[in-house]
Amino acid sequence: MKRLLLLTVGLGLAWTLQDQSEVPVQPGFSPEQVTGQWSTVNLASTDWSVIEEGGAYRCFMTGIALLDNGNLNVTYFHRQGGKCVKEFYVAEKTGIPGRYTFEYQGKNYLTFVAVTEEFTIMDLENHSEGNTLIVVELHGRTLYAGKRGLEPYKRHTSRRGIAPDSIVDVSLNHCNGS
Ligand SMILES: *[C@@H]1O[C@H](CO)[C@@H](O)[C@H](O)[C@H]1NC(C)=O
Ligand SMILES: CC(=O)N[C@H]1CO[C@H](CO)[C@@H](O)[C@@H]1O
Repeated sequence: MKRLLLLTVGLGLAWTLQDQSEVPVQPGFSPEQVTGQWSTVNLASTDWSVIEEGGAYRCFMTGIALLDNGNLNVTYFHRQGGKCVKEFYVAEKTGIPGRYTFEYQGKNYLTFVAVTEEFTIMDLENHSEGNTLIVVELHGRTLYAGKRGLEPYKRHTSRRGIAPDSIVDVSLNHCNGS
């Protein structure tokens, strides 16, 4: 119990260290809004190499399921050795609705910056010693619907210091299991 409390306090601290004004969370977020099928439209990062072909964050999200304990099971495809491999990560909820943490190449902080019936903007931060990697993703219920999120997506990437030419449109090179 004590350890759990400490952990929670630790997480709270990590979030306080992050500049919250830079990463707003969708007001009134509820996890049911993001469950179901998704298609990845755009990826952007402060480190271009992680989202180019073969990069660790060149991932195509296909769905989100809500687990009994309130965490999210996020499924995606990732190319490995020329093949598209289906994988998942469990995003663990925090005290703030719309903010999660998960383990992938270290600890990641995930924020649902915007959620509508058509698209969602997800902000990921990978914290390593003295270094923060930021990845911003745009997903749509369909690729067409997702493109409706382009304007708010561009505003958020710019707020995160990501240049417009570091945004890639991946809507045409999806992995689909083959
Ligand atoms: C997450 O979903 C995948 C299927 O997409 C499933 O194989 C996996 O067992 C699920 N994980 C959890 C923790 O529910
Ligand atoms: C791709 C990338 O930069 N991953 C880093 C995420 O953070 C961990 C440490 O928590 C690093 O080891 C990874 O290299």
